[in-house]
Amino acid sequence: MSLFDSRSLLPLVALVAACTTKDVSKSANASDSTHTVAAAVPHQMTVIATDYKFEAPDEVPSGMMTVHLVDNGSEMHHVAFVKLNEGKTVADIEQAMKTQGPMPKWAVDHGGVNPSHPGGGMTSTTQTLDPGNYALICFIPSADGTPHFAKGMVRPLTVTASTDASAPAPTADIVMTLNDYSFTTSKPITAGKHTIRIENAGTQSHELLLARLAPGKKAQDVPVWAEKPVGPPPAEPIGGVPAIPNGTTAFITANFTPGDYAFVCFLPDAKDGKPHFTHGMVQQIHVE
Ligand SMILES: [Cu+2]
Repeated sequence: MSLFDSRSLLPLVALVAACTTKDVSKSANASDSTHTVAAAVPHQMTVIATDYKFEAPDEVPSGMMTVHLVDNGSEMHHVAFVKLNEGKTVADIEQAMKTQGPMPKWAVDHGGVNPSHPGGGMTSTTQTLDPGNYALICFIPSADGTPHFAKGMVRPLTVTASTDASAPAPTADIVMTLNDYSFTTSKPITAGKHTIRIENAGTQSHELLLARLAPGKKAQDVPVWAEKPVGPPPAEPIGGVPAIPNGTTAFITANFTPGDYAFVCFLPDAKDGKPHFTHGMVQQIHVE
């Protein structure tokens, strides 16, 4: 998919979102008039990942934002949003990431979009963006072990205070709770399209990588392959949200065909530095 093609998808995506929001608002609140409903649609932005660069807007408005990630590269990419407080810049975080260990206190996890498949896949997340400076970062390593941010996948984003009415949160039919160290859904996930509200109720940041397992593969095969991506992948990534802190939420919409799926958190533990999947944050579900 060319850059031009992927951008031309946007009006369609926005239109679908507008229709969905309008219908939901109508049933939820009879007093909504057409023009106030039209204003209350999440903002949209698209991030295009290639090997090894992000293309994205420099500046977006604050409020409810749907972020679309298109992977036009040959490797798997995600986009993690990290809010830079205390006047820190992308240069500061690039410097900080040169040393191993936890991120500095002024760098706050702020969600983003987890991967789709390379070669044109698209995944989306809806979340609230507060005004401020952010870094868009890909933490995924290449087969040589070098994380993509060290190859150029870091980009600044400025979120400016919006004067528009903020759109309401999407209506979710399933709630997924992230904890230290588990994934729990409010009900079993069935075949079809679902909007999932992801809540972090743990003490640490957590992420969700959602992946559809290849026949005969197990959820545990996913982190094994991700650490050493050699040979065919055991699963197809279909999105999710990178690190979100305790007490925060993000929304994803995914279409589940019958089969087996994995939920994985790759974040390093605050106490022992080991990835959270080694503490139990790798789970398999079957969808009928
Ligand atoms: Cu975690």
